[in-house]
Amino acid sequence: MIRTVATKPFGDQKPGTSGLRKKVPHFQQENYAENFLQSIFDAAERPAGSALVIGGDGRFFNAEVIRRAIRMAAANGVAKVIVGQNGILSTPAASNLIRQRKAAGGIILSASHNPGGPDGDFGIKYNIANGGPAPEGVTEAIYKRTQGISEYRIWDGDAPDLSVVGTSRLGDMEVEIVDPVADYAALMETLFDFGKIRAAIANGLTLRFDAMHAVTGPYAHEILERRLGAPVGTVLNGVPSEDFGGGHPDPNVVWAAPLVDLLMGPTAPDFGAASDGDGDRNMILGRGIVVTPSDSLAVLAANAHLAPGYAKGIAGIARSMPTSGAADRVAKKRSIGIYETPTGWKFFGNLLDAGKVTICGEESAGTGSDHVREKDGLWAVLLWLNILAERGQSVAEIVEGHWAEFGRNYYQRHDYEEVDKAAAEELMDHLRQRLASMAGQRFGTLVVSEADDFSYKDPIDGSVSTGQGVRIVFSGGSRIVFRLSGTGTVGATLRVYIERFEPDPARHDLSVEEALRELVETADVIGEIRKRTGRAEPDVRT
Ligand code: G16
Repeated sequence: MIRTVATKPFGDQKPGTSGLRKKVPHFQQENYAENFLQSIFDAAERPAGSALVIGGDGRFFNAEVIRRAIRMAAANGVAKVIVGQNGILSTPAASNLIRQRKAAGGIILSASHNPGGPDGDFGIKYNIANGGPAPEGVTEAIYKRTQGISEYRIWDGDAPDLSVVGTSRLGDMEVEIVDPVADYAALMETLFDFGKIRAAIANGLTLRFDAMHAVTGPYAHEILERRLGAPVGTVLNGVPSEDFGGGHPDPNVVWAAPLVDLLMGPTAPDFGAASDGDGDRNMILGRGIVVTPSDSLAVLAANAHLAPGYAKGIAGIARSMPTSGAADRVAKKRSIGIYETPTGWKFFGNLLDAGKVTICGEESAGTGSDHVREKDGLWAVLLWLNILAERGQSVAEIVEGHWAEFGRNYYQRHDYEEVDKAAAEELMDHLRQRLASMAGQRFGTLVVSEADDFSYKDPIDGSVSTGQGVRIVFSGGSRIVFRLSGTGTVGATLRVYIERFEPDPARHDLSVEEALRELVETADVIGEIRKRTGRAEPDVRT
């Protein structure tokens, strides 16, 4: 039986960079999750008879909201829902299922790399029929609906047991609970030379993968240990937990420090990697080297043809604006397209659908390809392994060889977290006001060649996104980018992205700190970061 429940709008349900993210207690307010879910059902396109995929990263509150989403789908005329067993689906696996099953879309419950648990973060994101995050037109329509909502519909009866794989019914709706790993692992086998990787591992290639107590554990156990024959113990922290073992499932040098220490130490394996809460991000390491996400994108793009799924070559590359220009140098040399988009995977969808690009990536530890419409952590790990197996070189040799061929983009991102929101917005406004007069100004040895607030016109549908980050470019190509994160849940997070290109191989062995020192100091002078945020140092450098 369908029950209609009266509700009132919440003013704060505007999706950010990647869906709606808030603290768990905020989501636990009466009707909060239901309002957003109903707005998705009302605003998103759903052809009659179509299916919806539902799953999440297993964090606290995941299973509860999935049961509610299933009951609401049954009350909103959805013909079928496809749900990951125990509510688990990594974000790329959900994207794959939407595509494979030709679903109308998917509801993904995740706050990605943000911490979990009763006081942690939670999120709801809607993906469209191509498997990718809803574009701004759709998220705007959902938001608009949240502002006028007066009731939601829910099936008055329990959702099926999420632990049992199989098909059942809830009212007129079919509920299929699926193994979350099987289809995804099968897709990976079509892209990579599993035989070659297995042989390399059998011949002594050693690796560790840190699943950070998050969703990739089951995927990594199946693919790396069972299918590729890596020894048991290769996957660390491989059992998903509701609070990620009390940690912060963000694969960077701060939050994955134990893995970094292992790779820098005397017992380092050849290759190390980690993924985040929902399995779409990745960190790549070799013995003695951390590969920046921007470099990883460039190396993967330059070598993708070594994997069977990309043997014909890649059509083009897309990167988010703050991501370093390393990939651009690969595109230029290979005469393929390069696209610069705003931050947010949703901006890659049209380019991938149109076949303009094959590989995409972001400085925020995301890389992926046209195999799904999300970034994909394990995909990046497998492509790296395929390249290592083909080239027979170490990670450091491959990266250093890449710099020698294409030049090195020294790069670092500084995050100032939980900054006072008004102060952060004033900092950005102050920068914007000065843009017009910046060109020609000198800071130490640096001279500004151009300064703007990035805006993007989608080449496929013509939609325009403005205010996507302040860029200060210096003669010689170095640059500083300032923007506010769209994924934080407390105050504001200021991100400052610093980059310097160095063509000369004789200067490729500087420390990043050394290479970027003057730019970092200049970022503070231009942005007045210390003065306006009260912070002497960033919280995280990635
Ligand atoms: C999301 C988006 C990414 C974006 C990242 C950081 O990743 O999907 O495209 O780069 O947030 O965004 P921001 O700088 O606005 O915080 P995830 O892994 O959190 O879903």
